[in-house]
Amino acid sequence: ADEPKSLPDYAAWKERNALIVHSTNTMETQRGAIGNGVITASDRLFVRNNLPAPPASVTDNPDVWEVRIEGVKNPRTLTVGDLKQMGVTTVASVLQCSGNGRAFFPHGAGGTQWSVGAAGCIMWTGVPLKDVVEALGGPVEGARYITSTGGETLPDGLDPKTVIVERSVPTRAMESALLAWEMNDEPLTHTHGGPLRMVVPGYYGVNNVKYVKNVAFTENQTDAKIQASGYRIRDVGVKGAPDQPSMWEMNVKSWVTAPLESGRAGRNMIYGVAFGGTVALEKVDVSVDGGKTWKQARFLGPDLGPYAWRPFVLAADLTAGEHRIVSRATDVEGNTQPEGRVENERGYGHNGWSDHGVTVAIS
Ligand code: MSS
Repeated sequence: ADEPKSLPDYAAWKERNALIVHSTNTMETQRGAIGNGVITASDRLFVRNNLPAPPASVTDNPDVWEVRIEGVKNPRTLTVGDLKQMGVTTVASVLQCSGNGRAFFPHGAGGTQWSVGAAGCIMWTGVPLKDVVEALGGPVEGARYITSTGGETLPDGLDPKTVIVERSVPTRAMESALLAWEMNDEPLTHTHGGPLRMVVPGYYGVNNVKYVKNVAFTENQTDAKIQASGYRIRDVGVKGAPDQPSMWEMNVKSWVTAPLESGRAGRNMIYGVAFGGTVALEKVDVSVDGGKTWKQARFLGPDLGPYAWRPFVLAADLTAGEHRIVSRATDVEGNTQPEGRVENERGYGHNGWSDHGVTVAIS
């Protein structure tokens, strides 16, 4: 077996025992470390970087970080200090990588083999994007996308378009998007995109551009590779292309977080987390017989709004033997998790309830 990897320097402050370190750029929360709280502790949150993170010094004086706002009537360069004068809000939302659940695809989808832990629920504080845009005269006519650019230094010798983290989301995301400088009530660390991050509640992780240095209202999506052909849903064996669905709004999803391996016969508390992406949750059903029969679970803790996840619990009497425990969430629009996977080349967007279950030995 491989040696357990240690945390890279830029994430050295993380709780090593709560994480699976896949690589220098990818770490996920252990399923057993997700817990029953509504908010994921910062030191347990997963990390995913497509490029090496900028040096920690970028957050030494966060208020001087500059972001250029374009595609508005009065384009301007604003500092984080300026943004802090323009408005403030706090939103709880799930940050989840597009490839969370990739490890369950049998065709061996390329990329980090995330199980369930490339996700967490975070309190983001910053200025609503729409306040900034209104102050600058509103978007130009014909704008259909919000295009955000990451502030990493790009590696030499490569075509910038092939490596730059630049993502476009439809302008409908403007209602909820924010430019965030705090995570869980603390200044945003460079590990998670400080000094400033685009947060698009309910959208897959990749759209939440870290160290954001440019935000543009554009007629077209960026032609950066990460947008044009990356993060696109297509059949196994097919190359990515701009006409395939992009990883934008997240689908409804849940998974069990305890028990995970074994338990005693009798009353057991089955815990998990569930979320609806951009749509609030209606309910979560749990089955202890692999999906033959279901019972509605109870939500735990406060409801922090449609973009947050809801921890849930079901008290179940378990007999001795093996139990396949699965959960299935339904949102208020009636969307419910499918049983199976939608097979796709890169293993994106997996919300099938069957693969996400756990087999527990009860004695
Ligand atoms: N941003 C930038 N700038 N860079 C990079 O790399 N990545 C992505 C996002 N953003 C990036 C960015 C991804 S892809 C994800 S998930 C996220 O981020 C993560 O986060 P954190 O904080 O956890 O690390 Mo998949 O869909």
